[in-house]
Amino acid sequence: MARITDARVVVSSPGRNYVTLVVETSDGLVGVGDATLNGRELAVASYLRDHLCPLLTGRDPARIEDTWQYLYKGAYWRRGPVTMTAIAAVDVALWDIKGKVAGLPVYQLLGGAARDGVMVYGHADGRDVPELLDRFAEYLDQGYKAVRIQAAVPGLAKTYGVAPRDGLMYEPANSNLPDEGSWESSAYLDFAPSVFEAVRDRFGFGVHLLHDVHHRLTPIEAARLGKDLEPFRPFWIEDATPAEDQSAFRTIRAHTTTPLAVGEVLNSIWDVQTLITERLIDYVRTSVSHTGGISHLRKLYSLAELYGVRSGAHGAGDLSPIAHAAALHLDLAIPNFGIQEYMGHRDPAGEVFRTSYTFDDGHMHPADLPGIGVEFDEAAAGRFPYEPRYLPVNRRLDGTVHDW
Ligand code: KDG
Ligand code: MG
Repeated sequence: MARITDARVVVSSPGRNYVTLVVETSDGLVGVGDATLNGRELAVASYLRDHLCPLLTGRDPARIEDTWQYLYKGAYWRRGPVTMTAIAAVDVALWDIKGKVAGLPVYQLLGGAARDGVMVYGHADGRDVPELLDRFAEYLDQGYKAVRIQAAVPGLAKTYGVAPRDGLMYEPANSNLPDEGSWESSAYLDFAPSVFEAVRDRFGFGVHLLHDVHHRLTPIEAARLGKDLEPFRPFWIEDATPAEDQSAFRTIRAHTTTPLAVGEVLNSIWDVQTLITERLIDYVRTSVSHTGGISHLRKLYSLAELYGVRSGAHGAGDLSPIAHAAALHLDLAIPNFGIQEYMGHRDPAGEVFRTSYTFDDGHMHPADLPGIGVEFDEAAAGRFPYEPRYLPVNRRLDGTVHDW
C-alpha cells in the first residue's frame, strides 16, 4: 500500500497570491490542491503547515473520504472558510493522486461526463455603459454564451466589479491598508436596470446576462431590484443580500421571478441547507476550493439536485488554475450543473500552473489527462514570493462601513 511521504505548502505570487498544497506518495506520485483564500492566504497556509500536513504523512492516499472525515471531525471546530479551504486542498490533491493511480481524469472517477462541455461566463465591466458595451462585444466575439455585466454607478467614486484603470483587476488589492470602495443603494438601484436595458437593446436576448450585487442590499431592496430586472430576463442576480442571512432570501423570493444565486463566501452543505431545502435560490455558488473540496461539494450538489437547485460555482481569478480545473471535472460530471464562472488567470500565473483545460464556443472542458490535469512548477513558484494584500473595504457616502 502506498503512503503519503510529504505534504508541503507553497505560497507564491505570480501576478497575485496563491497557496498551493503539494502531496507526494511512496510510489512517486504528486497531487496538488488549491488553498487560496484571497486576502487571508497565510491563515490557510498555517492551518495546513501547522495542523494538517503533520497528520498526512504516513496515511494511505487512496482513503479520500476517511481522510476528509478525520480532518473535519478531528478538528472539533466546525466549518468556516479557513478550515474548509485547507481541507479542500488536501481533498483535491488526493483526487489528483487517485486519478494518476487509475490513469483517468477525475471526472471519469466521478461517473463520467454528463454533458459535452461546461458553459462558462466571463466578466464584462465598464467605467460607463458605452465602455461596458464595448467589452461585452469582445466576449461575444470570443464565443461566450453568458457574460456578467457590471458598470460604475454614477456619483460613486468606486464601484465593485469595475476595474479602476485599463489593465487592472477590479479588486485593487492594497499591500498596506485595504483600498476603500463607496456605496449608496439608492443610486445603484436607480441605475442598475438601465445597464441591463442598454445591453439588451444593443445585443438582444440571445445571450445570458449575469450580475453580482456583492452582498449590498437589504432584502426588500433586493426584491425591488429583482422586479425591476425581470423585463431583461437575467440569468441570475448574485449575492443580492449578505450571504450568511439565509432567511433574507424568503423575502426576495416572495417578490420576484428573477433567478437568485448565492454562496461564494459559504463553505459547507450546512451553510446552504435552508436556501436549498426551502428552494430559496436557483444557483449555488459554493466552490471546490472554499467548500471542502470535491468530496464535500459533490454531496452539496446532490442535496441541491433533489430541490431543483443548480450549480453556479465561484471561479474568480483568486481561485488558482488548480481550483478551476477541479471545478471543471465536477461540473462535467454532476447532473444539476448550471454554469461556471471563468475569469481566467493572467501571466505570469501560466509559468507556475501549466493547465490543459480548453475553451471552445463558450464552453470549457477539463484535460483528458490522469488526475486534475494541472502541473504545478514549484521552482517557478519560487521566483514569485508572497506579497501581502488586502481586499477592499466599502463605505457609504456618510462614512458608514458597508458590505464589500
Ligand atoms: O476574493 C473575492 C472575489 O473572489 C470576489 O469578489 C469575486 O464576487 C466575486 C465573483 O463573483 O467573482
Ligand atoms: Mg460574486
